[in-house]
Parts: sequence; structure tokens; C-alpha cells
Amino acid sequence: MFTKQHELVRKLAINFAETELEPIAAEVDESGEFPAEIIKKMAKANFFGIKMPKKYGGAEADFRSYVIIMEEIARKSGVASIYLSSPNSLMGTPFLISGTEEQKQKYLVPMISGEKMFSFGLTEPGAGSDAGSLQTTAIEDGDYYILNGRKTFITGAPFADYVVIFAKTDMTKGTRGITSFVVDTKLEGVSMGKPEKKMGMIGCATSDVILENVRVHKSDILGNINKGFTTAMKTLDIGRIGVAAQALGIAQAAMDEAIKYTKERKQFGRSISNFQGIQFMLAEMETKLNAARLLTYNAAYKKDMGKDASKDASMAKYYASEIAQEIVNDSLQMHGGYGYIKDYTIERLYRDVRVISIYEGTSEIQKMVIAGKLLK
Ligand code: COS
Repeated sequence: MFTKQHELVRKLAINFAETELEPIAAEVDESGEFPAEIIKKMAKANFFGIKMPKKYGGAEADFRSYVIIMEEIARKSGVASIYLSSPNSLMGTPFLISGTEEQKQKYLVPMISGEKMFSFGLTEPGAGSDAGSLQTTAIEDGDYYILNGRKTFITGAPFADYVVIFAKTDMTKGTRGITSFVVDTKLEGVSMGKPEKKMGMIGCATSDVILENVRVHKSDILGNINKGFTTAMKTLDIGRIGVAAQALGIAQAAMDEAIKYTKERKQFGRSISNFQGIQFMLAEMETKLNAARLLTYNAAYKKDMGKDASKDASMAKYYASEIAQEIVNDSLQMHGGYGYIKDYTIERLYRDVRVISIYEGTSEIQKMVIAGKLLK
């Protein structure tokens, strides 16, 4: 499944994560500020265009490379992996699959170079798992559409230059009446809610996006009218493989911490790693992590082979995010009271991992997708 090239990619990602991210991870969690210079370095390393075509500035690498890089970046900084995944999946994919050549040049190029930041505006206060029930409207008015509505939990919105907004262009048609638009956040009528105070993944602000009579030119319709929901679903298919890789990275970090701590920590006259109770926990954690890894790599491999990987992506995201929580929880348990204080990395991992079984589709939604594929 992997070539020497993939191993080289892993080495480069590990090197970047250890030198640039490990030293700042705790500080970013504490301050909520992600250094702009690290974003620039990530862009320079072409991390924002791993899978993107070379003609837009990307590296045109495969899904396996993307998964490997996500995994190694998340291992040192969960929040850094959000910056990395955004252009490669939720932000970039709608342009890649539905954009015109002109839109790709105009938007993908500055996205990949890190010059402009983008967000993905699907979720609304009343439309989370039931994404198709969104209420934001887009009404035709000459050469423009007038957008009204409110998007919520939008990753990166407070600093986004553009947001891809999914809006109803036909209220009578359900998911077949949704269109996607590129909305410049400088347009009149666009405002952002206050950044949410999140439990984890601190350092990448999330907020509402409020649209009040925003005039969007027809040249900024992304894809065909009333076909936006399919764009969103195809985008999420891809995003979910990246999220699974993020779970692998955080789970691996929890394993790293567990091994280091249990070897060092002495109780009853010896390292606690000598106790079979701890050894069996470690063995179970490692086995689950490797099962999740194979599911995720397999989903990426199927994508690379040009196969439909929708079910595989959901299986990988569902399983990896669930077992990552178990692994982080068990690692924290091994740390005892030390795991409950912020001086220890495992405390941050415990908060960071929690969102992974929620965003880009909850575990329950993944099960719906998996079962839906089985029973169709
Ligand atoms: N790829 C392409 N098209 C897809 C698709 C996919 N993976 N999944 C669904 N579609 C298409 C269907 O083929 C259908 O098209 P037609 O109307 O032309 O037949 C359309 O989309 C509607 O599909 P469906 O009837 O399955 O939609 P539902 O309203 O039942 O919703 C779920 C499906 C629940 C899977 C969807 O709403 C979902 O993914 N929800 C979670 C949203 C999410 O992940 N939010 C996180 C936001 S980003 S952090």
C-alpha cells in the first residue's frame, strides 16, 4: 500500500512537526493564538496543497501522502492539523469538484499559497446532522443572488477572507434546492459572531457567520444551481478521511505519552509499566490504534485507486475517532492525578480528541452512511 516515497513524506512531516509544532503546542493551547509565521512555514512546505493540482500551486501528491502528513502533524498539534486539512479538504474540494477554471485560478491559488483563508459554511443553528434542512436563502436578483441566514460553528470564520456558503435557492426541493456560493467576507451584510470558547483544538477560532441581504454576484456561484448539496456531501467524503487521520495522530500522541510515563513512573518499588494491568491496557490500545490505521489507510488507498470510498471514509472516521477517545482516556488514567493537570500533554489531548467524533459528521451520521451503503 505504501512506497518509499510515502516513507520519505512521513519523515519530512515528522521533522516539521517536531521542530516547528511540538515547541509551540502547549503555548498555543494556553494563549489561543496560532503563530502566523508557522502558518507561513506550513504554506511554504506546500502542506496546504498536498493533494491539489500543480497548476494551482499544489504538490499533486496522493491521498496516502495526505493521510500520513495529517497523522504526523496531529500527533504534535491537533489544531495545526485543522489548518492543514482545511485547504486540502473542506475548503479546497468544493472548488476542485465544482469550480470553473476561472474560479480555481482566482480562489484555489491564494488558498494553497496561504495568502487567503477560507471557511466551509454548511452547518446552521437548526441544521447540524440534518444538513439538508438548512434555512439560509439565496434569492435571484438580476446578476446577483441575495443571501440571508446564519451559519454556526464555522471553523476559521473569524479570520476567513471567503466562506463557501450553502444556501437554499429553492425552498420546495429539500436537498435538491441547495446551491453553493463563494462569499467574500468583506461584502456588505457579512458579519462574524464572537469566537466560541471551545473545549479543545484551541488556536483556530470558530464562530457564526451572519448574512444580511448579502449581494453575491452570479460569477461566484460554485457549481450548478440546486446542486450544492452533492458538492457538500462529496467534500465531506474526502474530509472524513483526513479527520480519521487526525484521530490517529492524537491517539498516537496519547500512546507516546502512555509509554513514556509508565516507564518513568515508579510505584510499589518499580516502574508501573512492569504491571500486567498496565501492559494489557497498552496492548489493547496499540491493537485498536493499528486497526484504525489500516481502515484509514485503506480508505485513502481506495481514493488513490479512483474507487468510491464513501463507506470506507465513514468507517475510518467513525472507528478512528471513537477508539482515539478510548486510547486518550486510558492514557490519562495511567497518568493518575498528573493526567488531570495542564502540565501534562495528555490533558490537552483529552480535550482536543473530543471533537473528532462530532465534526464533519458525528459517529451516528457515519453509521447512517455505512448502513445506507450496505442496504441500498
Ligand atoms: N456523494 C455524492 N452525493 C451524495 C452523497 C455522497 N457521499 N451523499 C448523499 N448524496 C446525494 C444523494 O445521492 C442525494 O442526491 P439526489 O437527490 O440527486 O438523489 C442527495 O445527496 C441527498 O441525499 P440523502 O437523501 O441521503 O440526504 P439526507 O438529507 O438524508 O442526508 C446525511 C444525508 C445524513 C448523510 C447528510 O445530511 C450528512 O452528511 N449530514 C452530516 C452533515 C455533516 O457532516 N456536518 C458537518 C459539517 S462540516 S464540520
